[in-house]
Amino acid sequence: MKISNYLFIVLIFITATTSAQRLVKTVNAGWEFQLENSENTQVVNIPHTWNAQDAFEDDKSYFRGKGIYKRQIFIPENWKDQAVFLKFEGANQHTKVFVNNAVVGEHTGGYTGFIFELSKNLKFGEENVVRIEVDNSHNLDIPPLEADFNFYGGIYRDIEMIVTGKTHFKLEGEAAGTMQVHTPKVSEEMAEVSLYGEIINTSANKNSRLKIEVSGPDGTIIKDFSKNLKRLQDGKFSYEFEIEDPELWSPENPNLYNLQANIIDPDSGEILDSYSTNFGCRWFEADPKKGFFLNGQPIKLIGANRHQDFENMGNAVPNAIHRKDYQMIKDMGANFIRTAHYPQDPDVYRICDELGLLVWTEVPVINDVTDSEAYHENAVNMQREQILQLYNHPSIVFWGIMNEIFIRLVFTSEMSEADKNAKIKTSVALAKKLEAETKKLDTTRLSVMALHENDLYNTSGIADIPDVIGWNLYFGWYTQGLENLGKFLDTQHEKYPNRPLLISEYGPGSDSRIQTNDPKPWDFSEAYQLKSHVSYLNQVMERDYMLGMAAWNFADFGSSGRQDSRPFINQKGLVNFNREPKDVYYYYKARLTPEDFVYIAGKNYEKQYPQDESDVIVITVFSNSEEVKLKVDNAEFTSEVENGIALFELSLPEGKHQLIATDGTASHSREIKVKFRKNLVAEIDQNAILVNVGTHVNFFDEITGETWISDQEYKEGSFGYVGGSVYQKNSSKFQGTASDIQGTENDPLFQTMREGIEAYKFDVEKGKYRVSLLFAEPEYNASQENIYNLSEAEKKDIPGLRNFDIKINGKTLSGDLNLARDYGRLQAVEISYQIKTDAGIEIEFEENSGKALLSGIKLEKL
Ligand code: GCB
Repeated sequence: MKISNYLFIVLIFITATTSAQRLVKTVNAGWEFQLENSENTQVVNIPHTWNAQDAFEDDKSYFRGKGIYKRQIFIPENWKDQAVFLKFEGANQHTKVFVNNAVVGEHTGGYTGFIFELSKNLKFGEENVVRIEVDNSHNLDIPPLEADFNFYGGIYRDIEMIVTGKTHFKLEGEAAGTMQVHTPKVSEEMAEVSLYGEIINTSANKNSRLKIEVSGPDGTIIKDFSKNLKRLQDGKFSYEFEIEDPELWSPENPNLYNLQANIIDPDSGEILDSYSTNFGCRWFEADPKKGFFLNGQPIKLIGANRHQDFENMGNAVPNAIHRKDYQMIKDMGANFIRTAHYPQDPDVYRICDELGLLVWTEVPVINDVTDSEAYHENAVNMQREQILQLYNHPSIVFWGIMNEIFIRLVFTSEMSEADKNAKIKTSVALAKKLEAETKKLDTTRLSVMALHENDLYNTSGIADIPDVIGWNLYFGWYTQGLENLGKFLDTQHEKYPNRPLLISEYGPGSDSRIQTNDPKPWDFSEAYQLKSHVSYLNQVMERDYMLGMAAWNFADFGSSGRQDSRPFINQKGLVNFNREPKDVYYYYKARLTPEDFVYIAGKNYEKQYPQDESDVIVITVFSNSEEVKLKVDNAEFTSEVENGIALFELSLPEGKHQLIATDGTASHSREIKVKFRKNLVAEIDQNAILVNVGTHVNFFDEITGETWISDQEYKEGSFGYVGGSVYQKNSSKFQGTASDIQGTENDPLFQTMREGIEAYKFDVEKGKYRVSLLFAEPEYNASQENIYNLSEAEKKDIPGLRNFDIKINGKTLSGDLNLARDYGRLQAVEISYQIKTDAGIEIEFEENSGKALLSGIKLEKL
């Protein structure tokens, strides 16, 4: 090489690296925000939603309409020769963008990105006004129509400004700037890779140079390609190459390659635009008999679904929360996640690539389909955008096309046969379109659909459309019997032997305030959640043909239509809405992680109340070892671990006990406090007695630290109820009433109750006491409005128009207590009475009409 040439190359190199590359910066801060029809403005930062609070205030009534964001943005003079874009990672759900009052673009759909070029409408060297209207109104033509999650409105993901040369890679359009890297053929020896891109050349008659560099997982450049593009026209290009002995991507080794593409001005060496993407090399298949294979190796897909919202934030969460969530999922030992029920933040997929989590991502076509061209078109566009934008992520293996699309149809009783058939027809037609579009855009991944437990999916033929079927199965919750899971799966497998099967959702609701040693469906206890997950995991592990399973859900999430033990929250999370783990999270860790792990369950069950020393306390330890030792104070016990669980049945004296569990390497400790029920009455001067009446579970009040213990029948010398039965609402499986109780955070305490109760008795000694009684009228038809219009006879027949007297030790202290009349339904009512007794307390409930009831009782010695 001659010296002059050498110098020339060095110069180019220096100019190229020092010149302006693509500028990408967030413009999240300082937007003036206003809801339509509102006078109020406030300054907000993006990510932002206007529903972070109101979606949790009142059933189904959060604001759905238009929000307007406005900001001035100074555009420098020297951007005149550049192209300027605004990129939205996601705004829910219809967005219209104006620059200096001119419309620059509109986008439909709340979960995919979009980019608009602003250049033509900008004033350079001046302030420009950007106005963004976002609308989350219910719209019959835009999926999702309805679902068990909130459609929080707003610009809830980052906005970026992107500045490139006039000649640049394509940014506007469905792919929102992603140039696809395909890996159609991968083996251990070789990966065939192709980049498909498009260059937009808005500056006239210029030649340019395309330079592509590919680097391996360790950062060394393995391909270097450069091509002069003559008098470049707008145009597509592709670059194909092979990687020998590729370092494969997998959950254990999430190896990522990087591709960097630059457009260079051949005269000045200036980089006009640059693009960078990661990709990975891996192959996989779903075998209907043998399960899922990644890079030729069998792998059971185990993990969770994940919604994108967080306590007090709605869906407007910082990227750090996305990362934390997926890190927690990875740390739990999972290898699989489903981004139910919509494409999530672009960072999510980047994080899954890096962590090595296999992904099912889907479009929000859920519960129902509108039989309109516009709805079908929007659904298909969402799938196009999802696939084109997320194409390069090796973590993604499934493109989801629909979730439980017949659920409304099955549960809407007033729908005529003809309407039902029309719904089925339009849903099947849409499924076919979505499937065709998916395959058109991507032949390497599998399509998948999630079904609810109903044969209509089979008989309608819709289940034959995708490559893989996911069943959302809630045995032991919405339908009876945990053990029915395996039977259901085996029947499906026998009937449709060529269909690869997954469980796409499963799991009961749980509340970390609710604890019991005797778990039952619908009691919302952590113990029942654990029992159910253990059973599901075992049943899936036993079946080789099952590809895997995804728990519903990684975290509790907002759903304004729900009234479980925490109103407006779906509580099936393995962790709370604020990501505080429940016991079951650690159970998965014990089953799925290889490093020694030991965990004593019961973080929220510190205080235990057995009857006496003969009433054993069961300590549950999760571990992945074969045997675990538990040290209880100074004694040591050993137990074998079965399916990740070692059980220790202990008979412990009253007081504090230190528990230390170990498998020899890992260890975990916790303290428990034991108090015998038999002593509560005698020791009333030291501790109040608090009873969660009408239920077998303990309730822990997170604010006061009090435990309301499970109810018991009265026995002489002790305390408890006399007569009545546990209240159960007819239509509900839930114990008590699954309703939002007004005026309290302790809903479960008021939701469960004893009806027809005759008395509550405490065999206490002489003294002065305070008795607090907790009530809530559960019946819906006992509203205050209609009560005065009813005759006495009518009133008697209506449950809830109950009226009873409260007598303590023979004296009537409240006559004609009518909860519906005096407080309204579902209102937390607490009445405290001060009394003196010579011996014993008997609270009697005397019915005047309807049945008496009681939700909770507290006795304090004054
Ligand atoms: C389902 C739905 C999901 C719900 C879940 C539940 O099957 O697909 O969106 O949240 O059940 O908790 O009921």
